[in-house]
Amino acid sequence: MPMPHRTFAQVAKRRLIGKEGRERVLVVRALLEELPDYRSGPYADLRKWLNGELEQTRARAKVVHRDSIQIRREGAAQIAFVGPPNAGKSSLLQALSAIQIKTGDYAFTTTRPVASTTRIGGVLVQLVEIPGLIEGANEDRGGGRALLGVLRNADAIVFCHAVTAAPEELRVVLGEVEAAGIDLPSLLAATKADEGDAEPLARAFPEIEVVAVSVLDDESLDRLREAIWRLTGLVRVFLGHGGEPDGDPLALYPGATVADVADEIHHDLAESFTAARIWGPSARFPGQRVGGAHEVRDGDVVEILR
Ligand SMILES: Nc1nc2c(ncn2[C@@H]2O[C@H](COP(=O)(O)OP(=O)(O)O)[C@@H](O)[C@H]2O)c(=O)[nH]1
Ligand SMILES: [Mg+2]
Repeated sequence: MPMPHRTFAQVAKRRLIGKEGRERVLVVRALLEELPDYRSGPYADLRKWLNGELEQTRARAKVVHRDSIQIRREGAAQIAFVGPPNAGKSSLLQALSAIQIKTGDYAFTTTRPVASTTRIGGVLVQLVEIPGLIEGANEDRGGGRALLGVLRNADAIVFCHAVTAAPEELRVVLGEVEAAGIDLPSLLAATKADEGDAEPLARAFPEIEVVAVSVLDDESLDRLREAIWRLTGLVRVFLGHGGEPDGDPLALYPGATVADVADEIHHDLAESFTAARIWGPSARFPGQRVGGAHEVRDGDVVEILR
């Protein structure tokens, strides 16, 4: 005896509550299996309803997973890590930041971008791992279109490739990024440098700056941090007294002036300050007195005079 159709409908609705995506599809499929196979009448109507659910669920899943993925921006710049599976992207993100990301056996299960933050020279920067950008990404293979969408929104790209892997794999990734019309400041992290020489990779990609890095070598991680900072193009300016910085720097766009620095501290200060004293790369001599129009450079220490 099949379950009365009204009961079936009630049970079905209850089982669908709170289910979405793949989970909902599985529940609907199970219900379709259980449904008596009548061609007309109330059971046929139920079948129609469930098939409609299947279609709608899939359509909703496409909207979420395919067309766009939103990464909430944090920090002064967003840096995307791109490369073939197993290139060491997750490991690098983990080594560069404080958060714990699954690596190794989980390499292929990282299917969605993972974001973390790190401080580079005292400035908060967001790092985003873009997993699985494969051949055909521009035709949406592997959900490539959404991944490329995330990439397009980044400020710079760190391509990752193991020194032990064949260059061709990376060419495919570079090709997809180029085909998408994405042209951002970028560098190539030659990963797993403890396992081999980065020279062949550098020779294979003469057009891009190569930084050899191993998660086992802190100095190489520092060099990568510095290279990432240069990619952002941002300018670090410290506030301070007598050339001594107090605390973390401000991050400013290239071309920023002393007036912009004052404005970062307080809008009122930008109106009221009279001059500044400056130490560092943009100073002709330590403690040089300058006006609001003076352009600051990365590493300057500024003392606003009021
Ligand atoms: N020897 C060595 N192995 C690494 C290094 N970075 C990552 N790996 C290993 O490479 C494998 C893939 O790393 P993973 O970060 O998951 O790569 P992803 O797929 O690009 O995110 C893991 O087994 C890591 O332990 C490194 O600097 N040196
Ligand atoms: Mg990964």
